[in-house]
Amino acid sequence: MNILLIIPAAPGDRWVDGPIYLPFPQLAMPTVAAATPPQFKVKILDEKVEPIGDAPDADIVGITIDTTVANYAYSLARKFRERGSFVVLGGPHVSVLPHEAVFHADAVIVGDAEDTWPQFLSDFSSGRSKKIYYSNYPSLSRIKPPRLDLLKPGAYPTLSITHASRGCPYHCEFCCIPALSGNCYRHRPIEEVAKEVEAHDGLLTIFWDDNLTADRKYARQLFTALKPLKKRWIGQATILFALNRALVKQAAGAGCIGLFLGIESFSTESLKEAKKGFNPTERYGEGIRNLHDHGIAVDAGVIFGFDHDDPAVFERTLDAAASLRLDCVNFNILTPFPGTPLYVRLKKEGRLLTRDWSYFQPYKNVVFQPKQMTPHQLFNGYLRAAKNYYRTWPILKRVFFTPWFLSTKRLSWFMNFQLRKNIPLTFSDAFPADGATNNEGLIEKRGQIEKSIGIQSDRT
Ligand code: B12
Ligand code: SF4
Repeated sequence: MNILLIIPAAPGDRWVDGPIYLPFPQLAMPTVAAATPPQFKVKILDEKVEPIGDAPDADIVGITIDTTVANYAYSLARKFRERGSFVVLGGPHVSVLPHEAVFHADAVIVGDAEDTWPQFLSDFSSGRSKKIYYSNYPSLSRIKPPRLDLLKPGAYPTLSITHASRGCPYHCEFCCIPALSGNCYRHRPIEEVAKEVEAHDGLLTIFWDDNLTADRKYARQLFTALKPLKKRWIGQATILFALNRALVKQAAGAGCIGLFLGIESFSTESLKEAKKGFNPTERYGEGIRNLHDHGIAVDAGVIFGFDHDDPAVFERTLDAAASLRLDCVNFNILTPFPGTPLYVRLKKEGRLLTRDWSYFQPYKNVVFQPKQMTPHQLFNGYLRAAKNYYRTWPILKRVFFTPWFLSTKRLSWFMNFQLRKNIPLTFSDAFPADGATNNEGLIEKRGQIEKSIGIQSDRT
């Protein structure tokens, strides 16, 4: 029996279409492929790098879906069902909205594949598959290494991706990780992770963990196991990790050259509002210095649009980013993804502007009514900040100040130019003005909400 696993990409998000967001491979489908019993023949097709037209006919088609691509993925599911394949959907969007996804599929998977997928395949083989499979979020002690060999060779800057944990112990308001990971934080056995990293032959290993260092004891043991491998790696953590000088030193010794840090905001009020009050703004400088002292570059995630953000937030953020000497910044517009407490709150407050998932793109749209700005002001402020930050001269200055280790500098250079590519080129590319848009409903709703909460519209 043939299985085709698809990583969907809507037109405009494929690499042939031009600049795209970080061109790294995805871990979900290689992991699902690894969890597939050997009697099935599996292929992976990443639409970002190869056209779907080349897809072979398959008995079962699995599609992984995040919210940004949900509408497009549903249309793909329809196409494959019409061609006679049995279509199974999974991934973040499906896991939080299984009852929506099930309308577009023959079966859906909620949560992890390791327990659900083999069960579905067994049921399917005996002709009695169910509509929805719920994961029990099993122990990660015996998961198989991802089938990276099924990704298109030569299509990505590195194929060395892995993960050591799933989930995160925190509950930030805008984040759906707790919902996706069954509200638990699980680790893989360290020797299995180290074995996988040892087998990587790329220049750089990427840990796709949600929060690699949340458990300090585990992190220490992991770094001890990674050290003798003499590999370089990057991952995701919180600023709390950066404040632990001993642990940072150990991470650097184990090959860490860069971290994505969820800074989110420089305002204590906004962080409290986002249930991320554990980020100590007054100690950001100390944390960044710790990382820099050990040759670790910092890509800071920043979000604009919290209720405490006023129109001056953009300027303040740029000043703070420059004075902290961040190596690069990942600017986002606050986006209430389904499955987050933020989505529930904004819906209750009548501030969601649309449920058309194709607009839920933190780089391209404002899908809610901000408190202290109009959606236009928020989008314009975000865009101006990002464009300003990613001018050539400031990039060169930043890379100059990145710690002097060849691999760290190279990483900083790569990330700055990749993130610059991600900025929508013009205002109208991403958020068309009235009259030029095909989304009149959204614009009209904006008008109504602005009026109802007394915001003066800045649209002509
Ligand atoms: C690595 C990562 C990235 C990478 C790589 C992209 C990728 N899609 O992997 C990069 C940095 C490029 C990225 C970009 C973005 N990401 Co991202 N990313 C992640 C992250 C941290 C880890 C994903 C991962 O590899 N996990 C490890 C694998 C093994 O687990 P998994 O993906 O959950 O897959 C398991 C199950 O879900 C299941 N499964 C998944 N799909 C399917 C399909 C089938 C058929 C079956 C049977 C099972 C199945 O099986 C797997 C094994 O158990 C997740 C967080 C998360 N935990 O999901 C966010 C996450 C997926 N990203 C998110 C977002 C919003 C984005 C961005 C829009 C930007 C942003 N500001 O964060 C962009 C654009 C995404 C895009 N469309 O390209 C959100 C999505 C929210 C949502 N509701 O859809 C998440 C959940 C983060 C969050 N905090 O909310 N991301
Ligand atoms: S934003 Fe980061 S720290 Fe907060 S819950 Fe999500 S993964 Fe954890």
